[in-house]
Amino acid sequence: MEKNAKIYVAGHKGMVGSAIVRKLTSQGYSNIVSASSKDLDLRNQQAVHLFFQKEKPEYVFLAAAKVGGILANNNHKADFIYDNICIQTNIIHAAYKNNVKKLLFLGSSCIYPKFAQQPIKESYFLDGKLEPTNDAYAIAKIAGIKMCQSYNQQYACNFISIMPTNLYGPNDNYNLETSHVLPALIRKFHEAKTNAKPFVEIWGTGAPMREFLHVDDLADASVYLMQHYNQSEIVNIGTGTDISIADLALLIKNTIGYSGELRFDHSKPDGTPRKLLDVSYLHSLGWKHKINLKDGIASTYAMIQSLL
Ligand code: GFB
Repeated sequence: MEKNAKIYVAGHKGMVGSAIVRKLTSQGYSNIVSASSKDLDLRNQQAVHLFFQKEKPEYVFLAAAKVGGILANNNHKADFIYDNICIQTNIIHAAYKNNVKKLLFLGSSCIYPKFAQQPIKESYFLDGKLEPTNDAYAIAKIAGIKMCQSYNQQYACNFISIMPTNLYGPNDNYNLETSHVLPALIRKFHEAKTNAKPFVEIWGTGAPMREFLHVDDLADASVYLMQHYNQSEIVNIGTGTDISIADLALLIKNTIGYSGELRFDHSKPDGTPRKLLDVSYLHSLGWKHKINLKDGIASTYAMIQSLL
């Protein structure tokens, strides 16, 4: 990818897309195109095709998606499957039609079976039943992977797919109804401390295990693989270590300096019991994460504290 190559980052205002733009800019890429959802509805096939015909990007980072935490996924399945299938289908097909040199598609670790053997290798893809709370989102992401692989096979495209673990960092969503666990707990502990609330409510049992990757590491891996990886085989992106939700809560509690209690709300779903990615393939490709969870939470909190 040449420094003056025309690069389209779809979803440039989101947590992932904005991190990719920061990373590309810091590496000297100067010809980045983007379009806000007001100007370009990515669910509209004709609009996406006209955008590609006009802009003729050479490289595409497909980071646009409807995303959310466990409850948003469970309660809005139709939106998650419709929006994501439309967005990715339009972009991948337009990329093929307009001779894009390379496209990177962002999947998710929820594409793997609910009870996959741990740590999860790329070869476990489509090897068992999905977790029901996010199966609509997962099916959309699975369709995106298969679409990239099919276009590579039939049309000799170079469309690669990466599977990030749970992400956090700047530009995350802090709405308690729709967010993921990490930003939700930052907000809950911050507000409990500010308002001297005696307890903080944690959804589920606290037993599920999750792996967390800082979005700046994900952006670094995305640019690295865009530069160095040319296979259809999906690539897991994670840290290789996980933590229980109860321990994550304690870590965030200590970082924020809250002294009250934790209360577990068993009426809320746990979701997948564990989804630790096997990152040996990623390491063999020459990339490893740099930001550890403790530092990542501290820097994220320092950045957003005044906005909460
Ligand atoms: O991050 P999260 O919403 O999504 O929840 P998933 C992870 C775990 O944290 C679940 C628990 O067991 C939640 O019950 N949890 C505890 C909380 N307190 C809270 C809270 O206040 N808010 C939230 N949101 N969770 C998502 C998928 O699954 O992961 C998506 O739904 C996507 O499709 C994403 O793949 C990466 O890790 O369970």
